[in-house]
Amino acid sequence: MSKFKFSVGPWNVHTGADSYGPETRRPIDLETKFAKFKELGFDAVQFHDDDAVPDMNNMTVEQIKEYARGVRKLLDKYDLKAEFVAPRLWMDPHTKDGGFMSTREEDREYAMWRAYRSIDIAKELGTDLLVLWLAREGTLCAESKSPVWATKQLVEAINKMLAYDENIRVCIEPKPNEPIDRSICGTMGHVLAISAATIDPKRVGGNLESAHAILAGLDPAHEIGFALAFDKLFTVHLNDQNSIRYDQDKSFGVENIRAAFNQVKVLVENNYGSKGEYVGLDVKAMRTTSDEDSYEHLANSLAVFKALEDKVARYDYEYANRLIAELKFEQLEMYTMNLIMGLV
Ligand code: 3MF
Ligand code: MG
Repeated sequence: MSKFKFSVGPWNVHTGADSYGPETRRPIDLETKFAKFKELGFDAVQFHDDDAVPDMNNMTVEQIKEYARGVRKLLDKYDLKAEFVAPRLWMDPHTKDGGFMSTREEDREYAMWRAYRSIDIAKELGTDLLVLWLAREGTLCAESKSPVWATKQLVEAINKMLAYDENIRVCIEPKPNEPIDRSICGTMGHVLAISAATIDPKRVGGNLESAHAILAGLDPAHEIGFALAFDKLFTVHLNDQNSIRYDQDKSFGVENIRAAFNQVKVLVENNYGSKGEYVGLDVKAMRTTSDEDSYEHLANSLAVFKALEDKVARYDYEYANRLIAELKFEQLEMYTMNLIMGLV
């Protein structure tokens, strides 16, 4: 029995289209996904603003809230919570050069409108957490904007969100590159610096995605640990990634089981979840996956997480600490490997 609560986004069950080819699976409606999420053992759903309210750009504020109340009812029907809402600031023509740090004022205003509406939607869905995935916040052409100006724009945008609603917590999901060339906020260290510069640092934290840490050349467990050390880990996006290539969002643990074990270990050791935090997944099915298997990668990721949770529960800390005291790291490493391989 896991001691964690789990969450997932509707985008994690998708049609298989990528930059090089069209859909390979049929789309699935939101309610069907909710029912299946519940059946698989998830406790909460993560949303982009337009996952919850698809046509929001053409709706009034009141219409948006009303629609969101309907989604809340649907969540209730399946006994699911909303974990967070994230403004989708990378699809609209207004965000082609970014949102909060676009060089055009009207684009920045559009981005703030989406952020405010995301807060409205979050409130209706019963969550106080806003996630910012800063997809296009950076440069495509290094000379196109000043990194100093852009960084300050981000701080200012977050300050406006904090002022708009006194309860909202803002959580940045760092990523070093792709779909842009150079990002402004690429690691958990950047997130913490941004947080400290805002008007209410305790309401600004991070969402560590394993794949994004790997793309930055960093170890996900250490990024998680860095945020935990400052009480800044508001959520996680667990998945896996085969080194520095396109953002793969592989099932948790399939690429590097030892790195996955250490992510679970650092979460368990630091009582992650005790303040209501969820273990969020951000995993995608392979393009070859069939319609019938649309949820396999979610089931697999949960199974890997829970199996590793059991391994952590069996970790012999007394033995490990003895080895650590004697700097016997060869033995410590092999003990860990044997545990993961099921040999002890
Ligand atoms: C992209 C991501 C995104 C964000 C999500 C939340 C689709 O690299 O990781 O997942 O997590 O959009 O804003
Ligand atoms: Mg993510």
